[in-house]
Amino acid sequence: MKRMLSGIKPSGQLTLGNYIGALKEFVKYQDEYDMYVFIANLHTLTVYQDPEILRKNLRDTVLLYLACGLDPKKTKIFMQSDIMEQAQLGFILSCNIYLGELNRMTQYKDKLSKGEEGLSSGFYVYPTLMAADILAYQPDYVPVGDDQKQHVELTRDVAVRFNNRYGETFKVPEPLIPKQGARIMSLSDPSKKMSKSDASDKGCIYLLDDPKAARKKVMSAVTDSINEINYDPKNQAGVANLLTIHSALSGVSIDVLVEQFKGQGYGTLKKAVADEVEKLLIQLQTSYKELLDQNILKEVLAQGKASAQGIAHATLVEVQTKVGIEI
Ligand code: ATP
Ligand code: LTN
Repeated sequence: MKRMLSGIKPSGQLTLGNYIGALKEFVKYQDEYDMYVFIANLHTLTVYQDPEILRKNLRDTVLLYLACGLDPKKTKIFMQSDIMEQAQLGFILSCNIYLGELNRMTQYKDKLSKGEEGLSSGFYVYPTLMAADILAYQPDYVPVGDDQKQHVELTRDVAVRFNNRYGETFKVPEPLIPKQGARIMSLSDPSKKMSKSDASDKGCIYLLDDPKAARKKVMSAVTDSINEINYDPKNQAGVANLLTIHSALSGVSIDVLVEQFKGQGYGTLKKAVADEVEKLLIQLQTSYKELLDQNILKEVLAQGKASAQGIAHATLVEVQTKVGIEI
């Protein structure tokens, strides 16, 4: 069975973008692959987090994984910081990644160009830890949204470099980007990714939003003045985003939706999208509440850790032996 691994940062409440671009895909794949999904809690610390809020986000992230349909019997669900081998491998990999490569990371360049002050060195080396998160488990595939592709490419580069320097050690994994829904855009500014760390939450649907409030966000989504329903992400980004969300949630193809909504106003499309979003949130939140009452968090994470650690440990020992730091 081929192996698959991915992670999500608990840097805020999970969003509809995380659901469509990542979680929904993980659930789809868990029957076919040996699946590992972790909570990237160390990565979250690259930007200051209030400890109490972070603790709540950690719990909610795990519960939402389960509410979305990840089954701990099929998917190994674990906390990044529980597997110390990952961080240790991260340091060794950072010694095989050049400063120039980190300087080229778009996430870093974006923050720099916006003149963000107080960027931590942890933020800068973030991709080196991500490479270790992945390579420690020797996966075949890494399902991620579009924004993470560059990080997975760096991971591939360091795997190949390490294998050339020290002999075949790492499997070179492939990113798996959904054909549709890999980048859900903000409802209030469809030129930007829907992001959980956005200052304003008008354009972002959180999976734990009150379903009625989420409806309102969809109904006030920014569109355009063309007043025609087409799938044209370049010129009609807002409408294309609404069609993408509808299609991802309803399973109806975008072509069929365009045909179905032809000649109708944006209000009708928004209402249909709002119905889909509301339905999803009600279903997820019902499940979330049931799971909350069951108090199963610690058990799920302990089980995930027990299944994951052996693999990461074996990789680390092999790496340490190959680089010469073990006698
Ligand atoms: P932030 O919004 O704070 O930058 P993030 O949501 O991008 O964080 P993660 O929570 O770690 O970061 O992302 C988890 C997964 O969700 C990744 O695979 C990412 O590519 C995907 N993802 C995040 N936002 C979107 C989006 N708007 N559309 C599609 N996929 C997304
Ligand atoms: N960088 C990712 C989260 C992440 C991840 C990973 C994803 C950390 N380690 C390993 C896939 C595999 C993000 O910000 N979305």
